[in-house]
Amino acid sequence: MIPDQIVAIVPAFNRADSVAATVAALLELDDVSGVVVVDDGSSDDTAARAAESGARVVVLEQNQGKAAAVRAGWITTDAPILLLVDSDTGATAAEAVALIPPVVGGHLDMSIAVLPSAGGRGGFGLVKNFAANVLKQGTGADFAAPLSGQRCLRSEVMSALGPVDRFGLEVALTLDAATAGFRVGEVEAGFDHHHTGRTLAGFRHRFRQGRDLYRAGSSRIGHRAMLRALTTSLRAR
Ligand SMILES: Nc1nc2c(ncn2[C@@H]2O[C@H](COP(=O)(O)OP(=O)(O)OP(=O)(O)O)[C@@H](O)[C@H]2O)c(=O)[nH]1
Ligand SMILES: [Mg+2]
Repeated sequence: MIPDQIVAIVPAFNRADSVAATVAALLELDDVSGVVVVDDGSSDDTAARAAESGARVVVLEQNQGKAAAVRAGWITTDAPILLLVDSDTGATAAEAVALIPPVVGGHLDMSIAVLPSAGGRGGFGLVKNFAANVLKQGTGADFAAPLSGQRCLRSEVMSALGPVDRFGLEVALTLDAATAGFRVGEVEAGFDHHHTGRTLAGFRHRFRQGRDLYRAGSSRIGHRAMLRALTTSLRAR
């Protein structure tokens, strides 16, 4: 039996509407040998939809947040290469194909997707700019998509991931990978996803993202560097 080479991990919270299309698109990719959907305490049919579409489903009874969900998926596979894809990408999950060659080819240890601009469907970019400045402080490098959840990485990079909660995942993964000496790079890819936009729910979501990334960043680069990152992003407005 050929061991799994590339397995996709899809964290999902109440995404019965899009998880099946996401799984189907990933299973269509020749390089992908399996999809693990982690149902993060959903109250809808996310797990059933995922199983019906051919995914291996891991169910977390209580909602634990994205970071814990991705970790719970990772420990169920010994595939050397992983894809991280959000459950709201639907058919555009097929764009993950662009992330694989730099990692399989040995040029990068983690590739991060740079998505087309969200235009007015996203927020005002404050949290995104803050995240970019945190990564600049921590790695010296510029990132166009600091919060992008669409990634391809070698499994060892996940071993370098330190303690992190919820939406601190993306910034923590990039900081810890860079600190451990892994090669991280960005790749343009045409994913789309469900934008929470400029609604009250959207601002609450990004406030939580900001809180989680502050916690993830401050425990890695310290409060002084975090405040430098914050003032830089506020000055850029
Ligand atoms: N919102 C949310 N998503 C979770 C959670 N656990 C896992 N996820 C999944 O994490 C992925 C990203 O969540 P989204 O809510 O789409 O967040 P996002 O795309 O970063 O947010 P925006 O770009 O601001 O729209 C999706 O696949 C979610 O289903 C959770 O506790 N809350
Ligand atoms: Mg999304």
